[in-house]
Amino acid sequence: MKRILVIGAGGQIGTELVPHLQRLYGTDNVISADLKDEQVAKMSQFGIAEKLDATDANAFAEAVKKHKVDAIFNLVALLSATGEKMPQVAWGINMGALLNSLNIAKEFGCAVFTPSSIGAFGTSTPHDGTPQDTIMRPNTIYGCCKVAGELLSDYYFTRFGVDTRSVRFPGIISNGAMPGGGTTDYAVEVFYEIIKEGHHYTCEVPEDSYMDMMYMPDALKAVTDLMEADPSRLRHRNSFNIASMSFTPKILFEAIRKRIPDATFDYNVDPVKAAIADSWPNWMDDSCAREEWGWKPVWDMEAVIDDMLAAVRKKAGIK
Ligand code: AKB
Repeated sequence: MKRILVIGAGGQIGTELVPHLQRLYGTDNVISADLKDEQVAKMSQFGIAEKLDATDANAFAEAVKKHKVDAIFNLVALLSATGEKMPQVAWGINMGALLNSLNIAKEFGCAVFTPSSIGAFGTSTPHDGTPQDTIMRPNTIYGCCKVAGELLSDYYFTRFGVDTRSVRFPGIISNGAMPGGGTTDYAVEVFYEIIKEGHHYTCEVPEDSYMDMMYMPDALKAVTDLMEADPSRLRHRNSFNIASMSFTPKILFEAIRKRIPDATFDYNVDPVKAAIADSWPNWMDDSCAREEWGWKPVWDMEAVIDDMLAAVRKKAGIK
C-alpha cells in the first residue's frame, strides 16, 4: 500500500484510522474522504481531504484516479440500530459504497479493506466460541449487508483477483469520535456519562447481554496487520473473526463502580437493541486470524476502563 483512500473517514473508526495510517505510510499518502462538509473541513487540517459521496461511482473513480490510489479502506456504513429504522437507506448506502469500492478497485488495481462485524451473525449461529466458518443468517439489515459484503468481496477476489481483505469487528470502544447508531455504543457512552456530575448512566442494552468488544488501538493494528499480511498465508479473506474481550453491561458497570464508587446504573431497554444483542455471538473464536496473520490483541477490559476514564476526564477538563 502506497496511496490510501479512506472513505467514510469522519466516523468513529476513520477518525483514528487515518492518523494511524498517516504515521505508517506518511501524511501525504493518505486521503480522507467523507460526505459531510464539517468532517472534510476538520480532516483537511491534518492531511489531504476530499468531500465524496461514495455511492456516486463517477466521483469516487475520479478521486481514485486523481490521487493515484492503490488501496481503498471502505468505512461507509449505517450501523445496526439505525439500520433497523431505515432498512432501505441502510442497504443503499452500505451496499452502494461497497459495490463502488469493488468495481473501482477492479478497474484501477486497488486493494480493498471493508470491515464486517459480529452483526454478520444471527440467532441460529452458535453463540459461544462462534467459529470462523459457521451459520450466518443475521436478523438485521446491517447483518444482511455484512454477509452480502463478505460474499461479494470474496467473489471479486476469486473472479477478478481484487485483493479484498476484512475483519469481523466487535463493538469498538474508543475516545476519539463517538460511535453512532450501533448496538454496542453503550460501552463507549457509559464513560462520557459516568464522569459527569451525578455519575449515572441509563443503558438500553439488557444487563446480561454478552457481546464481543475491542479497544481502538487493537482494532487499528488488526486492520493494518491484515492488509500487510502475506497473501499466501491467507486461507480466509472475507472476513476474519477477531476478538479480545467479551462482557455484559453488568460486568462492565461493576468494574467501573470499583473506580467510581458512587456511580449508579439503570436500564431502559430498547427492544430493538435487545433483540439485536441477543442474536449476536457471546464471544467469537478468532483462531484463524491468529494462525493466518498473527492476530494478537493487547487490551483487556480492566486496562480499557482505566484508559477510557483517564481520556474522557482529560477531554472534559476533569482532574
Ligand atoms: C453496531 O453495534 O452496530 C456496531 C457493530 C458491532 O458492528 N458497533
